[in-house]
Amino acid sequence: MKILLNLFRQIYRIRSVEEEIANRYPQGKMRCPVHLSIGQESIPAVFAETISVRDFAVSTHRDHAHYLAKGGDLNAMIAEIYGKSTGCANGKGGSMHLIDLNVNFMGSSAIVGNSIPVGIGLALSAQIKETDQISCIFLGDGAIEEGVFYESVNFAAVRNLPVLFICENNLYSVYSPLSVRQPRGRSIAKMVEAIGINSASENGNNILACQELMKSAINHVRAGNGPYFLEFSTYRWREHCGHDFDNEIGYRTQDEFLEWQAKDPLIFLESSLLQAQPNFSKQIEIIKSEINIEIQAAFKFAETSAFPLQSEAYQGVFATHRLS
Ligand SMILES: Cc1ncc(C[n+]2csc(CCOP(=O)(O)OP(=O)(O)O)c2C)c(N)n1
Ligand SMILES: [Mg+2]
Repeated sequence: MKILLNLFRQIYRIRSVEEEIANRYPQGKMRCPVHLSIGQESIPAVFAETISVRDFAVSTHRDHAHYLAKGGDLNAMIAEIYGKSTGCANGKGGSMHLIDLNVNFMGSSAIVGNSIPVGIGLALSAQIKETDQISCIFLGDGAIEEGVFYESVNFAAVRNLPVLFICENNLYSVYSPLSVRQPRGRSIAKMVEAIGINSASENGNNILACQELMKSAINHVRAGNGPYFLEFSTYRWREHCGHDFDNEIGYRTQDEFLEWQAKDPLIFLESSLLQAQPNFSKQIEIIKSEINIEIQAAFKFAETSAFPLQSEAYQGVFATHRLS
């Protein structure tokens, strides 16, 4: 039961943070683009419950959930999205450039595929220094189509690097479905396996199976058995970029959206918990209320923080982050 409760807490927190971003976005105070992962949270939730703080992670333009799952500071994330000096990148990076070196969340990039070689370099550093850290690289299905992905997978395989690729296959790259981007019937995981890396795929809404898979892949990598590639099928509920929904513009159907939404892992977890023990309802309410208070406080922190000074324009984030 504790496992379900922890996963519930993770998903509820990540989703509520992003829903609050979506609610407030039209106020025009967050001046950077936001890519929300509402609907995709079971993967970061499972990651949060499985990964160690000492391990490295890098992410993409859709990075809020990964940052939070790695233990990134919520206040600093919201302040970053508001462009404030208390933000995790001193207010100069915005939503797509989250970083928290205190928890080894080593950065995110707006350029698709750009953080993949950074994650590979981190894995190489862990191997050279003989630490037991692993490096986790979040990527979308679209990043599979970047040349740097193949170079990185090849290098990871040749060097037997401690790297875990976590591919969130949400079926789309902006408005293009996989069917117009990749040959019919291709399995991303099988293709990567053919390059020489152990690979597996799972339905990203099947949260308990995802957790088992994540655990065994992390154990495999940490034990020195080389890189692992995980592909989770999932679905973003909101528009590619922004706070709204976009099913009406025609690149995907409302039926497809509703089909994925009906398999919401948050509802699955809440009803599983209540079915197992009806008196969990009180505990669930407490969790929700604690998280809601934390989120409101983070927005207040961001709103009341100062913008960066002009004199700090060229000061790097490493001035406030300590590399170990
Ligand atoms: C090199 C590069 N090409 C194109 C873009 C424009 N772009 C931004 S996000 C995105 C989609 C990426 O799709 P995917 O990797 O599946 O991530 P998702 O948005 O689905 O999470 C594209 C093409 C970019 N930022 N960088
Ligand atoms: Mg995608």
